Amino acid sequence: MQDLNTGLWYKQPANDWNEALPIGNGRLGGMVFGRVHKERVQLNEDSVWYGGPRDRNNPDALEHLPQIRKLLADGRLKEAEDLAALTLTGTPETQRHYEPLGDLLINMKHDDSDLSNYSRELDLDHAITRVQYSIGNTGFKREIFTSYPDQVMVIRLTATRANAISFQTLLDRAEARNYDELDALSNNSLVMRGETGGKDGIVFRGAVKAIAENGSVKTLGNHLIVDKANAVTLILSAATSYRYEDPEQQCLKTIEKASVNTYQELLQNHIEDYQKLFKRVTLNLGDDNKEDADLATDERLDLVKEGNEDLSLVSTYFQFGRYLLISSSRPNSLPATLQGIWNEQMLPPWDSKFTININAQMNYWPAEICNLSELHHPLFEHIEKIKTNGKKTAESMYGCRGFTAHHNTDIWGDTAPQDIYMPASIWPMGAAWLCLHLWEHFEFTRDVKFLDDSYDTLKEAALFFVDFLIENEEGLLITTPSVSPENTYILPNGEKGTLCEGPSMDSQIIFALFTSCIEASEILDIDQTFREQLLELRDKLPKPKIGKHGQIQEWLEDYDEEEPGHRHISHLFALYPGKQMSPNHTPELTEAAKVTLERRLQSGGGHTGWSRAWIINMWARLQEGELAYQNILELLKSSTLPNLFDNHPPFQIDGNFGGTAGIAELLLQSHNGELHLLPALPKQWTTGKVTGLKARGGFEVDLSWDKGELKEAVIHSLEGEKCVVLYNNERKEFETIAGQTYPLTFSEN
Ligand code: FUC
Repeated sequence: MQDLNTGLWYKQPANDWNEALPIGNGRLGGMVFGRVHKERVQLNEDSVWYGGPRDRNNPDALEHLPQIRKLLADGRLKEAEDLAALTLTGTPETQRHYEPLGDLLINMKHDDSDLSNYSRELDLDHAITRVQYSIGNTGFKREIFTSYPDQVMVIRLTATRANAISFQTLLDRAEARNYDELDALSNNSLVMRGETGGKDGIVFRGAVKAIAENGSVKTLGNHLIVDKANAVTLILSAATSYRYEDPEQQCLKTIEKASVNTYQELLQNHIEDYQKLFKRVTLNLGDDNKEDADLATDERLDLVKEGNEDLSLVSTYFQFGRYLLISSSRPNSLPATLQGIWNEQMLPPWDSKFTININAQMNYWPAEICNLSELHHPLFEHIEKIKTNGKKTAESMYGCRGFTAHHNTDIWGDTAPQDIYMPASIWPMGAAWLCLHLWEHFEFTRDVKFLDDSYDTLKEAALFFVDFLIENEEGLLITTPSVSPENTYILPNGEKGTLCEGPSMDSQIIFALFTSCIEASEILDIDQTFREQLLELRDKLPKPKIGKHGQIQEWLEDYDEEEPGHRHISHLFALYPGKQMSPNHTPELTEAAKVTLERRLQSGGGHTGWSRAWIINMWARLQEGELAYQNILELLKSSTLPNLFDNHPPFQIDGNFGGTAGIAELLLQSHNGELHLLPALPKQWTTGKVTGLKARGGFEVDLSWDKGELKEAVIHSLEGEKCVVLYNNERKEFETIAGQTYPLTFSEN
């Protein structure tokens, strides 16, 4: 029986990749299959990408931009789209893609006796996978983790009988055998060498060393052979030319440095480091499923699919999301891709890169509220790469200052459009949306130094729109050409289009970006002239409008959409993650937002994991706890794989992160200048406790509730900001001192 809240466990090995268990340290990742005789750990290193950087900006863009704009303004959609497809799309049309590093294969030499007592688990408390079984009377155990402080993967094999461990191990790379060399380096190490291909392809190295207690280790050909050991520690490392001039030396140096430690020391370093992040937040939604304690995670998930409710599976899902962020996004790693860092395919779905019309942003929704603020940094570092390339794209495609990116980016921060896919490709909003994460980070941390360092980036993102926006006949400042990701509209005459002027999402993102820039310049007391210019421009942006169905309009005109159940719900950006709409401040707009969500859902919306996760966050912001909870159940039922990975399908990690953020958002919101406690508690969550959630203003919040009513609320002030707290209709305002704790009492608790 396992601890329900802090682990995933299974009674059988993984049949396929979607049942394997993920481990990672932000940079180096593994999917552990837990097979008894032929263990497979599928490996990733975050910088193993095909090809080098390129300039894909279309040289014919700027010359044809006025004509495309005119065609759109004249309603000649088809002609505008045809010309845009040739002149605005990237040359070539696709960015670079992520690739797997390879596999570590361990072929155990067991005797033929009976196998029994099999189990495997992912211990979320310690970030360790364990595989355990008996062969005859001998118990075998593998513990596998990836250490951030030591930058290695560690695989520990033990047995209950002396001299019981014998195996052969090697590295491999996909079915295509896509590497150059696999060599024995000494009598206890192997190195795999390769290059990903393409112009300036990335050079990679993976290496593994075996340290055996008793028994022997040797190499034969390109296998490592361990014979009759009591216990073995395998230490694996990887490095690429993306970060190091000599990746092989880096790889071997890292292994040597790590192997100075005992296994216990490596384990200790790893646990200490991991728990500093993981332990910041606890969530308990009541332990009403105690009788199911001997059910494995996949069995519990199957029961939910059959209609069972399982609140401890919900809290496990929440903590698993936090675990995944800790494992796929660490200072100095790349940001989490569509698959985090876990990808098995040489040409993965959507290239396993960064889709920035929702997906990469969603990956970071839990970063602040779930108290993992420093894990946001890889995204910020990547924004700087985008900034450099995006200035070139802004100038060469659109003749604008500042910087821009379209709906995708890759390891090199490529900013030219991706694909020739009219519903998505020509959308110059990607960088703007990403930059809002800089502001969010500041709002949660109140780190003025960070804001000061980020201001130029926020400003350059805003500057692009100062030049790019066009005043239409009604005097509104609109984006053109653009799209409402990735939907199609229908004109009254039945004509269909995607490319358009002034889609609602664009105005909402620009509103948020200008607002952040304005507030940042006030806080930093700089750039008054620019601030005033933004204030003026912001007033002329189209405001969210209510259309004929009572819905928020998705486009500037009240067009119908081709797919009313479309997975993107871009025009509700202002509700979440934006804050331009909220029940307490814009009741009419939020009513219209409800209608919008209902229409989407009635027409089959939420059919991808990330779309469902977005819906959860939106219902949370609408303070509709029950509806949010129904969608959490749907996320588990329809969009969750046996290993709890989100299923787009296929596996795509954004739904995990969006779902995690949504669960937090039901318990605490802080986007309106106040800490709203239990703003959308589902009535089924009768009793519970959460500690360590973060709120804007630099606060940490612990809450407990019983029979659906707040029982205890404690606010920890980290920055000494004034605190405004709302619970039901009761409001409290008080000054705080940094480092002090404030227990609160409300008349209803
Ligand atoms: C966007 C979405 C798809 C998918 C892809 C990676 O294009 O519309 O559903 O998530 O990104």
